[in-house]
Amino acid sequence: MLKEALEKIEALAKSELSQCADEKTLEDLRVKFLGKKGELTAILKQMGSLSAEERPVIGQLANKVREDIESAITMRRQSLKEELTALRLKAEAIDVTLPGKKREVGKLHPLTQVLNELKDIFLGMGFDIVEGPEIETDHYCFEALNMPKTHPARDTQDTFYINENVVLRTQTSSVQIRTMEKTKPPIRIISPGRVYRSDAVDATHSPLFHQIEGLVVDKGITMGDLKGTLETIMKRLYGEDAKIRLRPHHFPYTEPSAEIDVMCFKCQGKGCPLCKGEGYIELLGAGMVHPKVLEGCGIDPEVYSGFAFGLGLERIVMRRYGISDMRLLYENDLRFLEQF
Ligand code: 2NL
Repeated sequence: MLKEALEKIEALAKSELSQCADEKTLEDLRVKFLGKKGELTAILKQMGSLSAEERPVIGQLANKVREDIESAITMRRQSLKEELTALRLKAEAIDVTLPGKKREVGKLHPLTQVLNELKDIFLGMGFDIVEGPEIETDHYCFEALNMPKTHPARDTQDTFYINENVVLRTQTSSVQIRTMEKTKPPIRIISPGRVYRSDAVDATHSPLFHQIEGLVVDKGITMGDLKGTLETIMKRLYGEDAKIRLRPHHFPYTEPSAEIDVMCFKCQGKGCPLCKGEGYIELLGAGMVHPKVLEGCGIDPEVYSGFAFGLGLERIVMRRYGISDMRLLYENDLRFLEQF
């Protein structure tokens, strides 16, 4: 009786195990057949009714059935694992023969590249980089720079006015004024940034462009310091052969003032189409800071003197790469930008 029951259990267990398809069912089957309240245990509980001869025989058989079921469970567990792994491998398979996705590598805009280069040059010469607001008061943009109310630069034809007193800065000198007001000399700074002029867009004009201004104020600063500093900068930028010249000029905020040209790197000063026959190319404006400007910022012009300069970043970039139309710098056409 019990013998048949045991054999039935073993057969049933093996048949159910062979159909079991996941870990959870497998565990349920283990409990069903081998657990404390399982079928095998139920049979063993009936062993008491057996005779002394039958008991060891059935006992042995029961143990064998238990071992068989246990090993069947272990094998099923193993094969389930393998089936699952095989399924996952199939699902996650990567076709290494497919073509890859091309990633475009970005780069900095030519204006940013040249700006970074100039910043490095100035930092290497001991200048600090200072930034300030693009929306400025009339005071910082004009008044403090010795440009009286009648000065043409203040005309609404040239300057964007937010209201009577507030403008979009037309040069970054405003940042230098702010620095002079709150810092005691020695001062050695550059102020790069966006500036605004009410200009119509064409090949050489844009209502928004970029400027770098520089300012050095200390005791005993002369025009010689101005020339030597700018010559060094231009040699770093254009190579050791670069030569500069100063031409007299006028700015309200500097006295004396000069425009600074670099010798044409194409014709070495002989005159060619690039420099329009001049032999030199205009690069920047500069001069000795006007005593009135120093005084207005609380710096005694009898004790201190300084030089300042301003250059247009677009112009330098266009020269450097032979770009003839400024608009190309703002259109963000990748076919253009990729070349730099
Ligand atoms: C240009 C060149 C220039 C300055 C900017 C300056 C700043 C202060 C005092 C004196 Cl705080 N000067 N900046 C000086 C000379 C030239 O810009 O072509 N401007 C129209």
